[in-house]
Amino acid sequence: MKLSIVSGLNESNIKQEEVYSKFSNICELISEFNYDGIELSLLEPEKLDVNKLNEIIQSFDMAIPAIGTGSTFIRFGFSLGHHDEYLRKKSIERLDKYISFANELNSKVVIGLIRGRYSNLSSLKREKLNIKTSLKLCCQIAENNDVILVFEPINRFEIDSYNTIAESIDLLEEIGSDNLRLLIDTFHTHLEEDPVLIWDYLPEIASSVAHIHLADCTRRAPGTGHFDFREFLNIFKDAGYNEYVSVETIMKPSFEEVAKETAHYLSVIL
Ligand code: LER
Ligand code: MN
Repeated sequence: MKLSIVSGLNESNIKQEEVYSKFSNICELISEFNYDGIELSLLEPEKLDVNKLNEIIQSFDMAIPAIGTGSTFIRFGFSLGHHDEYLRKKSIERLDKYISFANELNSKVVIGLIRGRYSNLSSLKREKLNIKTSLKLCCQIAENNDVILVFEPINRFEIDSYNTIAESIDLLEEIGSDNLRLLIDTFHTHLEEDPVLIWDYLPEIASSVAHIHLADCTRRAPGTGHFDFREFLNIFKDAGYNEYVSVETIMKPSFEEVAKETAHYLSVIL
């Protein structure tokens, strides 16, 4: 199992040179704590020079395991489940950019908040149908680019459908693409799953999982709340999971503290 941490680069707002020096500084910092990678949460990946990012990440012997796409909905309002066909099309166009970018960095692409939320102009049924239809098109793009999309069940306070692992697995089976896998986030797992049954269910679905986000039940660093990370990670270890676990928390008191404390905590419990 390999360890990474999520960060943005602010590529839409700051000068190119600043983006690369920021990226390089983060890599230097986390390599000290033995991280294997950095997951990038981006708004406009096409603004970045992939060769420069590759050069920097390789110089630290690290990887970029996944690209986060949620800001497409948060900043632009484009989403896979939107009732407006134009806005759905825009979200697929944005995903096309993320997928080409991911292909060059050998990264996966996260399908999380980019699914959007529905308003009184839509319904749960319509939203789910729109997500399914959009996702099928995204899977074709992913297949053509040899990129894996990772679908993330997200809690009901942040998103309106596919909140649980079981619902998401059903969707993955319906779509049936080899390039569509599951992303499990411990924060959402804690909020949505049955606290007793989950521990027998996770081993059953572990082979569908291609990426993991780690946050405690408060969305703070693992070990600061009461989520059982030892039990959770042992399940994936036993299942032979050898992809990344990626720290995705509120970065308080600071990114550096969270990166350092989490790496230490995980090295002790694993
Ligand atoms: C949001 O809560 C989250 O977990 C992100 O990974 C969604 O894209
Ligand atoms: Mn997540």
